[in-house]
Amino acid sequence: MSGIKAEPFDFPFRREQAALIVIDMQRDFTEAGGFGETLGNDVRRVQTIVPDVRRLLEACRQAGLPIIHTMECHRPDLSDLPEAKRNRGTPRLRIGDQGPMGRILIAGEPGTDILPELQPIAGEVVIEKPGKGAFYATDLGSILKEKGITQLIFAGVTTEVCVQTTMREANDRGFECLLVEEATASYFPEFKQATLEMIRAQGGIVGWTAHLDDLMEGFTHA
Ligand code: C5J
Repeated sequence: MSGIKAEPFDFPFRREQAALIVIDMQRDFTEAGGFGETLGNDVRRVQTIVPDVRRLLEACRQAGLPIIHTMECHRPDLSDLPEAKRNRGTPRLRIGDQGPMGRILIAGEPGTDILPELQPIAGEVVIEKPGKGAFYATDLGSILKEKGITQLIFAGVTTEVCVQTTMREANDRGFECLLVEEATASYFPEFKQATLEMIRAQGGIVGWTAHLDDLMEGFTHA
């Protein structure tokens, strides 16, 4: 075990038991015409993290950590899309509607894909998830168990929605969770800040937060 500089205190990193989970770095959340923009968000706010997510991905690959990518998406027949989710709010296009990058948040459509810079490579796990949390209605729990993973390093979008929901699900399942500050973003910068603070408050009630450089430095000593 080796400690990685983090908040609220050093993260007890165990390389053999750790994995990286990259949440929803999809065109639908980061590009014009996708789901995020149809909800009225400025997607430029989340595009800025792509180079740091890539640095993190490459560092974890080099460190030999298992990598898991998630994608929020639904079946083409919408059988896994609750009415309550489809009908929420007043977006310009709803999930399943035809948009400029194909049907919004539907598996297999171009807009649902992971960004080209962050594409999974052979051997990496891709989880398609219908909810905000990556454990709900997926095989993620059993995949992590089979690999002997007990620690999860988190990146992705959006900080307060799918990243935080999955971190809380993981925390309740007994995983030690660390969120990399430069590798996560929200359409609302104040929500990102609040999420970082609520994760590490009360002695790390949900987990740890760390800066990317400190994590990468920690990898060299582990
Ligand atoms: C949202 C996500 N924000 N990936 N999804 O609807 O955070």
